[in-house]
Amino acid sequence: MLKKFLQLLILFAFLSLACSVVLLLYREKRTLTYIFNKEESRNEVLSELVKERVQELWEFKDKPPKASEEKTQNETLKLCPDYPPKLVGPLLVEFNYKQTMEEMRQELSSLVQLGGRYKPPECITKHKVAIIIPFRNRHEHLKHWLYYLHPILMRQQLDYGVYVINQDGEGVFNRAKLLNVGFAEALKEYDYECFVFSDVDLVPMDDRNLYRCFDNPRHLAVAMDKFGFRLPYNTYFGGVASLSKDKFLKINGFPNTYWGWGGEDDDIYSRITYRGMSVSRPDLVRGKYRMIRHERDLHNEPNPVNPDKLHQTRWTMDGDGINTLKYTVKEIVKDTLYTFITVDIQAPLK
Ligand SMILES: [Mn+2]
Repeated sequence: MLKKFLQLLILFAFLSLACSVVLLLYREKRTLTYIFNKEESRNEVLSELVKERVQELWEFKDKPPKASEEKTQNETLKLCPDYPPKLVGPLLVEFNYKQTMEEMRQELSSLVQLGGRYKPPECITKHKVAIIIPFRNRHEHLKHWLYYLHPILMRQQLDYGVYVINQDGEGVFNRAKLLNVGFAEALKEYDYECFVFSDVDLVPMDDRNLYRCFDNPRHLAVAMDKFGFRLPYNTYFGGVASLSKDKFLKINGFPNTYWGWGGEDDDIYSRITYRGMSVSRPDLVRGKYRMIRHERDLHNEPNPVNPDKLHQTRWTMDGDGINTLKYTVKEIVKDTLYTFITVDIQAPLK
């Protein structure tokens, strides 16, 4: 009986201690809790917070290390931590800011090397990442993409380069073939080990969504606003994805034969599963994306042939991919913020 009473007493003491700790914590975080309690002011305050964070992003790149610091650092430069320490989480992404492309170039020129190349000055990273963007007539989108992504990728401490693969002419668009071209062209320039394939109109809303490679091919754009911040279907692989060089070669790259809109991302998903791999993904918070609103492009109509092709992927993938890629480079232009490669991919006029 006494034993039981003592046990109860200890339990009670424990509980009251826990209560006072919680109370103390609550007091400290009071302002924060307040934000989340008041539904009404929540969004407002949150967007203020996020605005500050975007500002921080831009301030971050205003402070390049001094030359002298850099030199002494070079001798003692350490490996970057596995998880980048300066990430801020959710970002407010909107497209009505004032900054012009020229102002962006000026602000970033001290940090970025010609062609949109960057290496973290503060540490040595093992993540050598080429960002590949299929492109035609979307300069306004590209500006938004660069505005948000450069600071994010810098915070993620990547050794990266931005490659915009521009389809020459007015033929039918071919996203997957352009991605293959990007893979091949980026490797001519640098020993990239990881490839992030991104549509030009997709901006991540959380910088914890890492633009690097994982053990499995990774689908990054899991929660796009246009799909209500959810996956439209379980095997969706569109928008933004990363594959290591090894994994990309293991699936023979992407198909070259999907002309027009649709199907190529599902083909890529099939290739991955047919080679015994699975797809990794961030959660629906880190995987949020803002898509820049736009009309459907000219010469990129949904192709009714594409869905049928998907049944053949298992048998066609070895004969349609990076090993059968044919194209001609028309021009390579190095902008401060990106490398712009115009290619003729022998597109049918349809
Ligand atoms: Mn789009």
